[in-house]
Amino acid sequence: MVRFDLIGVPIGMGGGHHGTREAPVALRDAGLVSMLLSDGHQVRDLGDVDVDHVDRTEQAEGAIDQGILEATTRACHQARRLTMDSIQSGGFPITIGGDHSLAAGSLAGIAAARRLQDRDAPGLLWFDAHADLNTAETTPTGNLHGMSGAALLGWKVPGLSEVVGTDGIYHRHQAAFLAPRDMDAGEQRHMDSGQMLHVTHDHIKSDGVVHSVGKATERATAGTSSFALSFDVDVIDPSDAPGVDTAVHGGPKLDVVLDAVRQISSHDGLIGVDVVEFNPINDRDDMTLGSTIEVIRMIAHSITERASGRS
Ligand SMILES: [Mn+2]
Repeated sequence: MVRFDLIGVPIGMGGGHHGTREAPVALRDAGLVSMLLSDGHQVRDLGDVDVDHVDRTEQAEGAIDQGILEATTRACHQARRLTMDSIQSGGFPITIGGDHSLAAGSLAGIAAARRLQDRDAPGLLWFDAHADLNTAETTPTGNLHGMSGAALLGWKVPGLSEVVGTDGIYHRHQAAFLAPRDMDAGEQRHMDSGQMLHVTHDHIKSDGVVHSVGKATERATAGTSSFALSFDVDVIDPSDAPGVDTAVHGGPKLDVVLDAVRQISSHDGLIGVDVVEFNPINDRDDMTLGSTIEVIRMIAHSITERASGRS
C-alpha cells in the first residue's frame, strides 16, 4: 500500500504576499488528513517545516529581497530533506505550500533521492498558469515563486540553485509545462528555446485532456521511468479557485483539471507531488479550499488505485 507523507511548507514571502503561508493550516483545519484516512489511504503527516517570516524591505523594482531569499532558502532546504527521506523510506511525498518557491526544495529532494538510489533521475510535469522560469536577470517583480522552475531546470537563480544542487536538477528534455498562460518575456524566451514541452490550454481545448496530458506525461518520462508533478492551484480558472496570489483568467475549469490530475496520477511513473499557491485570505466561500482538497484527494485516489491494480 502506498504511504503518503504530507509535508507542510508555510511560506508566502516568495509570492510577495503572505497569504499562501496560511494554506497548510487551512487545509488541515478543513480535515484534509482525516478525509484522506477515511478515503482508505495510509497517511503520515510530517507537520510543517520551520519558516522565519520576513517582510519585504524597500527594494528597487524587480530586485530580490535578501532577507526573503535567505528565509525561503532555509525553508526549501528543509523541504528537500523531508521529500528525500520520504522517497528513500518508500513513501510518496505530497508537499503542501506555501508559495511555489518551495518546489526548488521539495522536487530537488525527490530527484536527489532517486539518484542516490542509482535510479534514473525523474522528469518534471509543471501544471501551472505560469512557467516560473524567471531568473534574477529576467524577473519583473523579484518574487522567488516565479523562479523555482528555472532553478530546477538548471538556470542559475540566487539561493534556489544552491538548494537544487547538482543532484536535484531536472533535465529540460524531460520537462513538460501544462497550461501556462501568463509568461513574462524572459520566461517566454526560455520556453522558446524548445528544450521543454509546452502544452497550452488551447491544445487541451482542441485536442482534449487525454491526448494533451498524454503528451505531457510522455515527455516527462522520455528516457526515464519516473516523474514529479508540481501542481499550482492557480492553473484552475479563477471562477473555481479565486484564492491564489496571481489569478489568471481563461484557464481550465476544475472538472477539466481533475480529469487531468486523475490521468497524471494514474501514470505508473509519478513518484511525488507538490500542491502550492493556495491563498486562503484571497478565497471566496471556501471555493479554493474545496478545489485544492478535491485535487489532493484525486491524486491520492488515483495513485492508490493504480498501485492496488498492479499488486
Ligand atoms: Mn507557480
